[in-house]
Amino acid sequence: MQAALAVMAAHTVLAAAVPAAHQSLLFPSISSASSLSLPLHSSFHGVALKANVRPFLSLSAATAPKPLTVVAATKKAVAVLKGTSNVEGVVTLTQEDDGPTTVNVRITGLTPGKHGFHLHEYGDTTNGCISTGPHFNPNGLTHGAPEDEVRHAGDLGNIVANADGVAEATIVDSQIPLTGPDSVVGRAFVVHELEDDLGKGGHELSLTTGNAGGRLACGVVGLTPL
Ligand SMILES: [Cu+2]
Ligand SMILES: [Zn+2]
Repeated sequence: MQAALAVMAAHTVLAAAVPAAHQSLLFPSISSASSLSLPLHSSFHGVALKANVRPFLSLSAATAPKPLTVVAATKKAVAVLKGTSNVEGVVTLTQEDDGPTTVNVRITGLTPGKHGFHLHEYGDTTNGCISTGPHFNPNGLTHGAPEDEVRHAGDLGNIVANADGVAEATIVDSQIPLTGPDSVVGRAFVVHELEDDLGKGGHELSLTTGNAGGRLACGVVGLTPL
C-alpha cells in the first residue's frame, strides 16, 4: 500500500508538470504499467518510473508538432571516356531524389566543332565502343534532340569543342536517372566523330543515330562517392 501511494504521488507530480493535452495519452500507459509491476517492486520503484517516463514525455512533446522529414537522397556517378585515339574525358552525373540528372562533361582531343554525345544502351566495351550498342531507348522512340518529345532517352545532342579540342558542358536532363527501372548506371557515354543532326538531317541514319559517325571514345557509368 505504501508502494501504491508512492506511485500515485509520482503520478501527481508528473500530472502537474504535463500540459493538459498530454494527460489523457499519458495516464493509461502509466496506470497499466504500474498496476502490473506494483506487487513485485518496493517503493523505490517510484523513482525508476519517473526516470523511464520523462524521456517519453520530452520526446512526444518535441516531435508532436513537426511532420516527419525525409533526408534527401543524392546519387552520383562517373564515366571515364577512352577510345583508340587521343580523345578522352570525364563525365560526372548527379541526381537528387527524383529530380533531373546534372551531367558535367569535359572531353579533350577532339576536332573543333560539334560532336554527337549520347548514352548508349550497354556498359560493354569488350569490342571497344561498338559493343555499347545503340542509343539508350527504353521507350522505343526514334532519334531526336534532347528537347524533343520524341527522342531516345540517351539523346543528349552535341557537345562543342573549342579551338584547342576541348569540350566542356553542363547538361540537365530528366530522362537519364541514376535509380529506378530506367537507370543509366551500367550504361555508357559515347562521343562521336561528327555532329548529331538531331534526327533532322534527312540521312538514312538520321532517325537512329543522328548520322554522327564513328565512336571516338566511350565510358561506362558507375556509382561514385558523393
Ligand atoms: Cu552515340
Ligand atoms: Zn538517339
